[in-house]
Amino acid sequence: MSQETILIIGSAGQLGTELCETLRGIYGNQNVIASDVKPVSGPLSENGPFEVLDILDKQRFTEVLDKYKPTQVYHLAALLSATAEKNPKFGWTLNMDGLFHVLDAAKERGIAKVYWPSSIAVFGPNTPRVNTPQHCVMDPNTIYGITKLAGERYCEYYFEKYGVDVRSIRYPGLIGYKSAPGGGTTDYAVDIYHQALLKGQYECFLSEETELPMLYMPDALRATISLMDAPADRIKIRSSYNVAGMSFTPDQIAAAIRKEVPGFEISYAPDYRQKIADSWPKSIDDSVAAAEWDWKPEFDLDKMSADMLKNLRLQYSDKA
Ligand code: AKB
Repeated sequence: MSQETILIIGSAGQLGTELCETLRGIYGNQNVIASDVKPVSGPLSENGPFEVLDILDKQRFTEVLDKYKPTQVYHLAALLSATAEKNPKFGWTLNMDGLFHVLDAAKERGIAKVYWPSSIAVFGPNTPRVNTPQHCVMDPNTIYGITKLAGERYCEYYFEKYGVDVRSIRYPGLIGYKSAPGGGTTDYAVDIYHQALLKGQYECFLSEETELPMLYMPDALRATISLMDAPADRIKIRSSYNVAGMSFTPDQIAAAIRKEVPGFEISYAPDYRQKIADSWPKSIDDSVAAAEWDWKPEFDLDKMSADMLKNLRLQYSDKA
């Protein structure tokens, strides 16, 4: 394997925490630089290099690039759907300017590969909601979705015009037990497992029949790394790839949890996030990713639920 130096921007988030651990396992702790807007404690800063980096601060970004000369950059810093609705101007600034800084640096310094996450939020009310195709109407009506769609167009433009090797996945809701989600509409699908074990009940902020596409973290990590490892000529989509693992409603995840936590109860109190969820797909057609770089999920709802609850039980018993 060639020697890579990888910079992760926004590594203290839900995806960054786990991606950093996985990439350090593959490339070596010293070769994967974690960074985030605030100082952190724990494995991110203890197991390898860590830098405080606000991606809006171009001068600081330049210092970090000069210090490490990364060959790959994973740019994960963003406001997610629910948080961005509360602060749309900052959502636009962080999500767009951050991406411009990274793409410009890749262009100017010849950074070999860039990873940037997109989202199912790029779709909107006029998108076909079942088995949403790779190419279709996209009319997002959340600020997060608007920035992700604009970002996809920018990524493709930088690839076509300047040859920047940028790769991207449109993540559905991500579910994992090692890190907490931060301000998304799909966050309920992580919290519900914690509350099932802690309280035996959960009040859901989406209605019981709200079906959304989701992906278990081990599948998300595998998808991301497979895409980054794929030969450049197999990557035909330079905007972002549809990828998904499963689709379910709050009612269905509650039923899956009940198989492991008998008596678990769920109640419903939909809030402003319901409208966001109602504008998103129910299920995703990821056949293009399957054909181009062999994407195939391993986890369905029951397999994920069993694994989540087994690992969360261990975590909670360690803390007791
Ligand atoms: C969110 O809910 O905002 C994210 C996403 C689907 O991109 N999890």
